[in-house]
Amino acid sequence: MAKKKVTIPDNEKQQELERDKEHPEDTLLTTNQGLKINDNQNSLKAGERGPSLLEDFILREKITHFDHERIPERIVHARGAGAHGIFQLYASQEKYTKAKFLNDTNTATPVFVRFSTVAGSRGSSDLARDARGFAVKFYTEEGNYDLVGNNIPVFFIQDAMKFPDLIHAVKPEPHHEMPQAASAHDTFWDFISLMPEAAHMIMWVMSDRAIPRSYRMMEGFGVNTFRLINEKGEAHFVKFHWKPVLGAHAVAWDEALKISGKDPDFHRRDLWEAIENKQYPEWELGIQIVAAADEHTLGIDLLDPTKLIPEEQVPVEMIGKLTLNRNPDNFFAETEQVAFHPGHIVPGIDFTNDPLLQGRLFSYTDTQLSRLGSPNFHEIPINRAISAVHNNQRDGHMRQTINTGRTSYQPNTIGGGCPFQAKLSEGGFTSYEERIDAHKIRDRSESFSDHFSQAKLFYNSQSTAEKKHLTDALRFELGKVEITAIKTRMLGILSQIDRLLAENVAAGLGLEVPEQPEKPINQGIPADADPEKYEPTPIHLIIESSAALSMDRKENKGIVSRKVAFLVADGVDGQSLEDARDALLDEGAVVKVIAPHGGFIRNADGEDIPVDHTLLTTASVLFDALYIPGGAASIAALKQDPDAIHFINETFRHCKAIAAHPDAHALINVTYVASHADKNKDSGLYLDDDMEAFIAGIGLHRFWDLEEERKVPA
Ligand code: HDE
Repeated sequence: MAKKKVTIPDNEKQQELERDKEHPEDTLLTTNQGLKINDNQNSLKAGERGPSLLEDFILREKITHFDHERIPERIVHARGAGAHGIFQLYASQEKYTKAKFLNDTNTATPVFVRFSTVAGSRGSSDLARDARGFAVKFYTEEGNYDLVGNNIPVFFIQDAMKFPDLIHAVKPEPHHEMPQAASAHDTFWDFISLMPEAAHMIMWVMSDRAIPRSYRMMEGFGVNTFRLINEKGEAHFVKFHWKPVLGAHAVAWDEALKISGKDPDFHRRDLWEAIENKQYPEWELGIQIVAAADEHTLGIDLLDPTKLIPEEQVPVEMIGKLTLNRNPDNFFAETEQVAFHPGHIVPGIDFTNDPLLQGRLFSYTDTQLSRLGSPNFHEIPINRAISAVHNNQRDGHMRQTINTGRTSYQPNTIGGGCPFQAKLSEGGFTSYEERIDAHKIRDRSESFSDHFSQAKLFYNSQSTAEKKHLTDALRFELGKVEITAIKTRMLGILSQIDRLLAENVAAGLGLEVPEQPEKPINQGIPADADPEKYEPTPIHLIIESSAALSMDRKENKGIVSRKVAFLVADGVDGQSLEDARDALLDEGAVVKVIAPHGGFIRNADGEDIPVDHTLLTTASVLFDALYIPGGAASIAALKQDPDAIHFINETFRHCKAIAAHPDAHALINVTYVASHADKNKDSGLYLDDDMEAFIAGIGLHRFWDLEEERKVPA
C-alpha cells in the first residue's frame, strides 16, 4: 500500500512535530496494539440477539479509551484557540539582552501562540466581555521561552495572594453555577468594589478592549515588568508589547451579544480562516526599556502590575515580527495540551520582584500537573523544546523518554559525570544577582497605593464614543448586580476616577453617586493594619492623556481579510456584483454572497452565482461591511424580505460601511439608512457605488461617532 507522502515544513519545530503525527490516509483500521480490525460496527455477542461478551477486547478498548478522553480544563483561560508561526527579529538587541533569539537576525524562531478568554469554560462564547490571553511559546535554540501575556497591559490585583479570590469572584457563582463567561454578577462586583487597586484594570475591561473584533486585531502585553540581561551582566527593565499589523479594533457590545448566539466560535473561526486563506496574522514585538538607574524616575512603581508605562514617557521600540502561518493539525494535541509558563525563560531574560509575577512563577507548572496529569508534560510534542533535554529527572506517569545509562544522579563517576553543568560561556543560566537586604514581612509597598491616577489617564485617553461604550458597559454590568450596596460602593470607586463617569453610570442605574465614599475605601487590607496606610493616594497625572490607550484612532490599515457581505437575490445584476467583488478582492477583502435561499442565485443574464450563506445561516454581525449590487428583480425580492431589511438596518446600527448600486435605492428607502442617505461620505454610506471611497471606509473599521444617531431598532 502506498505510504502517504508527507511534506515536512521547513521549520525546526514543525519537523520535530512531524515525527509524532499520525496520517490515516490509505491505511487500515487497527486496535491500539496494531491488530487490524475487520468489523467496527458490531460487538461480539452470544448469538444475534444475545448479550455482549466480556471477551470483546476490541469493544472494551474502544469504550475504555473514550471514557477517559477528557482532561480538566484550565482553571482560567479555558476557552482558547492557537496557531503556529515564526518570530523574525529586525535588529540585534545585544545591548540589552544576550538571549540568542533576540540577537540573531538570521534565524526565524518557531512559535506557538494561544489566545483565550479568561473566565469562561471551554465551550463558552468567544465574545464574552473579558480580558484575552495572548500566550507565545518561542522554541529557541536555548530552550523554550514563554511570553504569557494578555491583551490588556495591567491586571486587577497587585499580589498573587489575591488571585484565587479574584477568580472565585468572577467565575460562575458557586451555589448555582451562573452566569457563564460573564463578570456581570454580584460576586465579581462585590469583590471589585472592595479592592480599589482593581480600578485601572476595570477601566480596561469595561472598555472596547474586552470585546475585540478579532484575535488578529488586538494588542498584547507582557503585563509584568521583566528584566533583560546583556552579556556584561547589566540589567534593564522591560515591558513587552505586541502591536497588530491590522490595527486594534473592537465590535459593539450589541454585536458581541448577538455574535455569541450566531457564532460563538467567531474569534476561533476568524483566526483559522485567515490562516487557511494565507492572510497570515502579524504583530510587531515592541519593548519599553527602562535603565536600572531610572527605576524610580517614572512616577510609578515598575513592580506594581496595575500600572503601565505611558508610551509618551518611554517609547515602544519595535524589534521584530510575529507571523502566524499554520493552523494546528489537532486541537487537543496542540492547543489544549500546550503548557505555558512565565517561568520558562532563557539566558538574557529574568524576572523582577513584582509580587504578582512571583506568584505566577509557582502557579503554572502546579496547575499543569493536575491538568495534564503527570510531571512528564514537557514531553508532549507541543511542549517539547527543540534544544536537547538532558537531566536526571526520571520516571513518573506516561514517561516517554528512554533514558540510557546507569546513573540518574549527580555527581557521578559511573556515567562519566554526565550530564555536565553548563558553564556561562556554554550558555548556562544564572539568575540576575540582585542585592536584597530586607526584613521578612507580609506587607505592601506604599508606592503601590496610587490606584486611581492611571484609571483616570485611561478614561481621559478614550474618544467620546469609547467613553460612551465604557459608561454603557458599567451600566450593563452593574445593572445585572442585585445588591444595591455593591452598586453604590462601585459608584464611590468610579467617582474617585471621574465624577462625570460615575454620574452617568449612576443615571443608568437609577442611583445617586455617594457624596463621600465610605472610608477606608480599601477593605482588602491585613487584619491589624492601620487603614490610613492603605488609603489610596490622591490622583497625580503625569500626563493628561495618552494616544496609545485609545483604539479609536481613525487610522486606515487596509482591508485585508475584512469580511464584506453581498446581499443578493435572483435577478441580481451580475456585472455590478462582479465589479464590486473584483475591487474588494484586489484589496484582500473576503466577499461572501448572501441570499434568501441556498445553492445558486440566477443573475439577470440567466447565469448561476453560488451562494455562500443564506439569511438564515448568517447575520450582519459576522461581517465588517455590506454591499448591495444592482438588478431590479433582486432588489424587489430583498425589499419583500424582512431578514434582508434587518440585515441592512443592523449593519447601519453598528456603524459599518455600506455601499450600494443605484438600483438598490428602492431597498435602502425601506430601511433606516434612508433618513441618513444624504450624509456625506465620511458617514460610511456609499450609495452611489463609489468603490474607492467604500474601500477607504471599510479600512476605518467603524464610524463610532455616529453611533447615537444610528441606534435604530435592529
Ligand atoms: Fe495566568 N494563569 N495567572 N495570568 N495566564 C494561567 O496556567 C495565574 C496572569 C495568562 O493559553 C493558568 O496553564 C496567577 C496575568 C494566560 O494556556 C494558571 C496569576 C497574566 C494564560 C495561571 C495570573 C496572565 C494563563 C491556568 C496572578 C497576563 C493562558 C492554566 C498571580 C500577563 C495560557 C495554566 C494558555 C493561565 C495563574 C495572572 C496570563 C492558573 C496565579 C497577570 C495568557 O496557572
